[in-house]
Amino acid sequence: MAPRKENIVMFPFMAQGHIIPFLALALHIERTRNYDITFVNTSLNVKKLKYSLPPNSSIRLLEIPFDSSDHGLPPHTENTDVLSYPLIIRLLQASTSLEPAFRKLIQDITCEQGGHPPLCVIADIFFGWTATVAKDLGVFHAVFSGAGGYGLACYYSVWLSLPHRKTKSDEFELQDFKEVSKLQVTQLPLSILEADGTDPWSVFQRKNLPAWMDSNGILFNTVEEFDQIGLSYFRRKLGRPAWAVGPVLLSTENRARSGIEAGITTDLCKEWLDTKPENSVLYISFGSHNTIASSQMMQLAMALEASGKNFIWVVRPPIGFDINSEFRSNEWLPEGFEERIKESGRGLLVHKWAPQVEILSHKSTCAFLSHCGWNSTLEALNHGVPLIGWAMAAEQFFNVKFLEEDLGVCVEVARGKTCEVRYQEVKAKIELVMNETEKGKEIRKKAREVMEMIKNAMKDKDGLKGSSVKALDDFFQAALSMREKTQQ
Ligand SMILES: *[C@@H]1O[C@H](CO)[C@@H](O)[C@H](O)[C@H]1NC(C)=O
Ligand SMILES: *[C@@H]1O[C@H](CO)[C@@H](O)[C@H](O)[C@H]1NC(C)=O
Ligand SMILES: *[C@@H]1O[C@H](CO)[C@@H](O)[C@H](O)[C@H]1NC(C)=O
Ligand SMILES: CC(=O)N[C@H]1CO[C@H](CO)[C@@H](O)[C@@H]1O
Repeated sequence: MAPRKENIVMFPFMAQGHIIPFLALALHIERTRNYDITFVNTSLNVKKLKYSLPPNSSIRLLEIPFDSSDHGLPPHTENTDVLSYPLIIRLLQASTSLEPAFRKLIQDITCEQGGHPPLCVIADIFFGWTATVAKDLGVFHAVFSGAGGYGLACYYSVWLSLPHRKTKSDEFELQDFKEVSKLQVTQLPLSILEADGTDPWSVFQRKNLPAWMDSNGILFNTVEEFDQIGLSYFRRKLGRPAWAVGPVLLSTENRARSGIEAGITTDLCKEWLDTKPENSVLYISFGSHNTIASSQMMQLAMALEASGKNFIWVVRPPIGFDINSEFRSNEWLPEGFEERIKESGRGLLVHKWAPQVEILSHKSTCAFLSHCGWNSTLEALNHGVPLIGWAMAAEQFFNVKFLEEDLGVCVEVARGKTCEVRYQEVKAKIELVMNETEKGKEIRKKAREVMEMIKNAMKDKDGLKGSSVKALDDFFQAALSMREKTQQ
């Protein structure tokens, strides 16, 4: 009989933005370690997940029962992709009701394995309560963050103290995170901005975040060498290890499988890029779920024309319109814009989705105007592409601050979905990064340095292991040593 393989249970929150990094981590573990992996899912998510998994994957999907209509949510809403902002908090609250089912799931796996509990549980940052369950059952537990260390540290700190509520100023400091220079109120996501300690988001987070103390540590999709400030925050704050095991990213192949509609084929995109000089193209995308206001869209288009730079722009209908509806160029862009850029060959408008990794890895691409979600950020840094930051939500504002102030690989161009944007300023920022200015050269050099750090961190060859490989070793070592202790 073959020796029993250790089982790892992974449990992401039901949102595409959380499931994707979990899937990337699961596939990474499957590829590099000899463990069984069980992915916990609610029934609707599972359908999507199945398509995202390579056909030969051994990852097992295990369903946890969840009926959204029991929680005042529209039926069959198990994924934040289809929820409006006020309903997201309701889904978060509802998710805590999964506790008894999750406890039973771990107990069932234990039974199935002849009394051996899973080696570890890896759960979402929104599922603090799973740490308490794991602790009760004597199972090793880690939180996995798809966000970077710095961004999540700011998020954690702000949620627990709501410092903007204690001052009349537009700026404030984080008392337990002095490494961070002053934050501005405009850098707070809506849920935090509106929080007063008694609202549903506050109530949820003030239970969720402290529950991480019951966990054995945090796994981060990041790299030790460049994200140390944020990682040390958690080591100090929780007294737990923070393992930087990234970047783990989904290949285009796996992403295509997850059913995202492509607006252009990879071949066409590459052909277009091949006709452009090296370092001459600006790539613009606000991630899979964001869009900007129509006035902002108009100014951005004017900036692109005025700058004369080549660009690929992933466009979606502006705020207030169905994001999946037809894009109306003649209404939302300057008159004749699309015809002019087509004629000059200067720009490519892509509807819905572009092959991002292929674009970022192409030598013609010079910079990425991005919302700086962590996954897009990692993809850019992985290819040494500097960023022009325009955060939209969540911890993206903190990411932009970090990328600009600490890493020096980014210039912020705008902030949020309602800020006023003037094309002259956008043009100036684009030129600052893309022209052969001192600043432009410096920022591109820094981006290449970070790319080297990433390469080294992921190295696993001839007995030489990079920091991210070692950190994953350490993580499993910690889980195995707890297993040994409890079995004595
Ligand atoms: C990561 O980026 C891709 C676009 O390249 C997007 O489809 C996906 O949803 C993103 N994931 C997260 C976690 O934001
Ligand atoms: C699945 O197939 C791909 C491509 O052939 C290969 O790279 C990968 O290692 C395989 N994975 C497993 C779990 O066998
Ligand atoms: C950037 O380069 C363009 C084209 O050479 C030039 O017109 C523009 O003035 C430059 N801008 C800056 C800020 O250097
Ligand atoms: C649709 C699907 O793949 N669901 C999986 C998730 O869990 C259920 C229940 O364990 C399994 O039957 C499915 O294979």
